[in-house]
Amino acid sequence: MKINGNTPANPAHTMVSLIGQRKSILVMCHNNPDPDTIASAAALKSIFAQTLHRKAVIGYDGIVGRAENRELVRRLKIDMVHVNNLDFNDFLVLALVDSQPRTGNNAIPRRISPCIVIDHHPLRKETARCQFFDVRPHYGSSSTILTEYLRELEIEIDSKLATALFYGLKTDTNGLSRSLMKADLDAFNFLFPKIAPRTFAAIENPSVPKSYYLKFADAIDHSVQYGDVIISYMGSLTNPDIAPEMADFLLRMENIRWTLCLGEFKDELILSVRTSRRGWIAGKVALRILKGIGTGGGHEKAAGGKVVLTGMTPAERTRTVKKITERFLKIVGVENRAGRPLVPHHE
Ligand SMILES: [Mn+2]
Repeated sequence: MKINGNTPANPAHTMVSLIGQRKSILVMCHNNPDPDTIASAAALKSIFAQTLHRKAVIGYDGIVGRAENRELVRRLKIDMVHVNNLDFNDFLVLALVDSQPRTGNNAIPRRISPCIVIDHHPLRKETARCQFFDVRPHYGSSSTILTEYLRELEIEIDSKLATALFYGLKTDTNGLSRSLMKADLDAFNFLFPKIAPRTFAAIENPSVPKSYYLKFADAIDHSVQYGDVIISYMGSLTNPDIAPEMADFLLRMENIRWTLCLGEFKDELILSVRTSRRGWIAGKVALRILKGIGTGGGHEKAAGGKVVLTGMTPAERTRTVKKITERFLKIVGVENRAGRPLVPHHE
């Protein structure tokens, strides 16, 4: 069954029936998993447990970086296994959530094609070769798709899973600001009465180390404004999630319509693009600025990517950052604007 755009009446039943007698199931998240991929994996695991009585394993690569995400995993007791402790050959069924094959954003080896792909990024041609794929780029989150699956299968959603999916939906749509699609609103309204409110509040407001504030200060200090665009080169990062967080944070500034935040984490240059401009696709901008340099992609208003820096000299790293920022300024139409540091005392 191939699903793209036009969703058939019963995709969840189709997916479940496809697994048949195959026993061992691995559900892969994307790298440095965010709440949407974690919640989607947890939902898929619950579906396999309740419909097929199979215990799926949830896998990931990178780190669960943000304090909120660590709190999500800990409080909702979501078992996740790092790819270093997994062997893909041990599994007969491989599912991928909130990502697609060969995006550079998941640990699945190129030679392996996942059997199931559920995602809300633009469809890729590699995905179209998978046995089952359900890709809905117009959806605000993969959690929305999985909520529909649980409803279709009439599986009871406990407060833990509801909390995870609600948080996945809320963060991926930035509190619905990035999507007001009916499917997302329906899932939001369906899940909200089922969440554990205290747990949810604790997940949203964890303690964060002092270094977190210092990195924010540092990122603001290194921000340069070009008309309605802000670029922040954040240097080395203690966790890769702080680049998208900063990109969201800076985009809320008056008169700013584009943000690009970059930083280095473990020999990778991580970048995050945000826009509030209509008629532009941040995901396409990310692809264009990384063309021939790295991998990336994303949605209409939010996108990201990375460049592998292994083996590059410091000078080559600097050139890479320069090339990316120059391409970005050109694409968004401010290449002739002089950059001004955001913090006045630098002038
Ligand atoms: Mn997502």
